Amino acid sequence: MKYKIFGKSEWGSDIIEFLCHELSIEYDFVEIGDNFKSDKTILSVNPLGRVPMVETPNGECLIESLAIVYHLTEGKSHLVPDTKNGMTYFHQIMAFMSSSIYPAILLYFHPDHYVSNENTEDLMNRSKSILETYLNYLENKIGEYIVGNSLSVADFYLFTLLFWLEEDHFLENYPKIQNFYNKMLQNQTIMKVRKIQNERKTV
Ligand SMILES: N[C@@H](CCC(=O)N[C@@H](CS)C(=O)NCC(=O)O)C(=O)O
Repeated sequence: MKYKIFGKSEWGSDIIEFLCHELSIEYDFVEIGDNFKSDKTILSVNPLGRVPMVETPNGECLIESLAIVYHLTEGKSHLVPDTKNGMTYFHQIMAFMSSSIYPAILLYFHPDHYVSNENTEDLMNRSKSILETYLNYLENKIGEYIVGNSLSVADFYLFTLLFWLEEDHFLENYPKIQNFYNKMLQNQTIMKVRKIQNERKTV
């Protein structure tokens, strides 16, 4: 039995797909349709109707990107720091990305999910300014990678978030983040997953 990743290319499931490739974990990808919020199979796995979600080889269902990342990397990964201090900082950045940046991105790109039509512009403006504060924080932290001097799963997580922000020109004022993003575009795992995703589109 393999893992099953439920998701859509360029959505939050990218984080999990990058990670599975990087760790050579075999999986089947279940592409969600446009009506996935009312799809009974999806809702039986995740009543919240959100992705990413995965089914483990023994049939357990996991939701929340952070929890899935921790499940997949637990105890066996070159993709997490190997020191106690490194781990402490890693947890901080992972929590910051999943509980601060990701939700603010949802507010910015989907304001209509949260407020009435007359307030969407205001919500977009406010979430944009919050995102800029977050990017500024990261700009002051980021080096070659976001945690220490070697690639970690935090980099794949961050790349997925930046991919959405780049579309709306958020990265232009953050040269170090932009450099990191450009470098990750050339990452072998990311390039391989993008190729697979393109092949899936044409099937
Ligand atoms: N906190 C969740 C957020 C997941 C999430 O909001 N995913 C988006 C796609 S990137 C989604 O499924 N949106 C559908 C919806 O909520 O309607 C996580 O980290 O996994």
